[in-house]
Amino acid sequence: MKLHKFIDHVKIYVLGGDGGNGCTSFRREKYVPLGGPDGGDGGIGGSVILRADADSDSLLKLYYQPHQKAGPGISGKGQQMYGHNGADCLVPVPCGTEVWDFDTNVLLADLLNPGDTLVVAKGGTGGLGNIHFSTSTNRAPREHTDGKPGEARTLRLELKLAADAGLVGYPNAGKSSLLTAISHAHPRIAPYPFTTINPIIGTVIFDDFTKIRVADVPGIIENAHLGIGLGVDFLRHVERAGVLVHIVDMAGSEGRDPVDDFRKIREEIKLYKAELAERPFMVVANKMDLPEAAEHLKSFKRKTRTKPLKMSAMTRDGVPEFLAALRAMIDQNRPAKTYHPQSGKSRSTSDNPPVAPAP
Ligand SMILES: Nc1nc2c(ncn2[C@@H]2O[C@H](COP(=O)(O)OP(=O)(O)OP(=O)(O)O)[C@@H](O)[C@H]2O)c(=O)[nH]1
Ligand SMILES: [Mg+2]
Repeated sequence: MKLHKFIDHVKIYVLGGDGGNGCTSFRREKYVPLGGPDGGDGGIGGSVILRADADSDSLLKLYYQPHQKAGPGISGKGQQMYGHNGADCLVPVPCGTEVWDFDTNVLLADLLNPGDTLVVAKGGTGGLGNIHFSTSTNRAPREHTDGKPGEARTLRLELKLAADAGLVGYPNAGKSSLLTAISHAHPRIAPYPFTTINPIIGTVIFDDFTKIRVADVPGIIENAHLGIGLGVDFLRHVERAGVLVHIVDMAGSEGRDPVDDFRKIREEIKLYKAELAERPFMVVANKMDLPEAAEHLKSFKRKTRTKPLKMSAMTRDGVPEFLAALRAMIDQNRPAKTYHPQSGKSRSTSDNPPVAPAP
């Protein structure tokens, strides 16, 4: 199996192209005496543009190529020749990429939907050729202006995967098994903890072609907020999800107590971000095919005062009921800012005032 490094935050340097210089030149042609100024303008420098791309799922490319530079404008020439504009540098980023100004720590934009674009470094304007400087008293101007340098910026890109629901739970609870059962995603499944080391998104397609995106994130353990296990950093990928799904190994297969597991996960989520802990959630009692599960479920209901959905990701019993409940819950709790596969809008950092102060 080919392992790809999953990169979800990266620091990049963007540089707009310099504008081309204007030109000082005079028309020289047989039988045309005193032809006058004919130096053209320089071209505008290219801009660096970030564009949300549905086919990209990691910031890996930018991790290896953090310097992104647009092409310079070409200088003007005689015979009123204007320089070409510099080529833009179009940088594809995954949908759900937040763009932060590294120096001011201000959120510039959230490129959520495919086609959303943001101009992050504008190219410099081109200089003026001497044709612009002739006046009634100065018919042979020898002045032109130089192009302006392109904008330079340092940015921090943070990827928060766009999903409607996020699966959370202890390692080995069966999150990846459930994602495999409901979507065409192929996360690795194995009976050892932390099989999943990168978040994975699966798309569930219903009979009426409605789609919901479900994120499977690595397992969380006690004190994950202190960096134990794989930590809690990847919880950023369920931050956009309107609904959290707690997958509990109700059989307590590794001698663990399901009630304890559930409480610890709730606590870790709260310590990561209190706001995430207030998100609507459902509890799924997985591994109900194992004999111990039924007994555990009774005490789980009593102690946690929740109503878990019974399921076995392995035998797939209860999966259709889970999907129906999940869909209803997502519809009820759709956040204002959601992923729309078709939309795409364009903006520039200067058109767009900062969205929010940094946390
Ligand atoms: N008996 C039974 N076993 C299950 C069920 N669901 C998952 N398993 C098994 O539990 C083990 C762990 O499953 P995964 O789906 O990899 O668990 P996970 O929650 O993704 O684990 P991490 O990726 O390590 O966090 C695998 O051996 C699965 O075959 C179930 O409903 N019943
Ligand atoms: Mg897994």
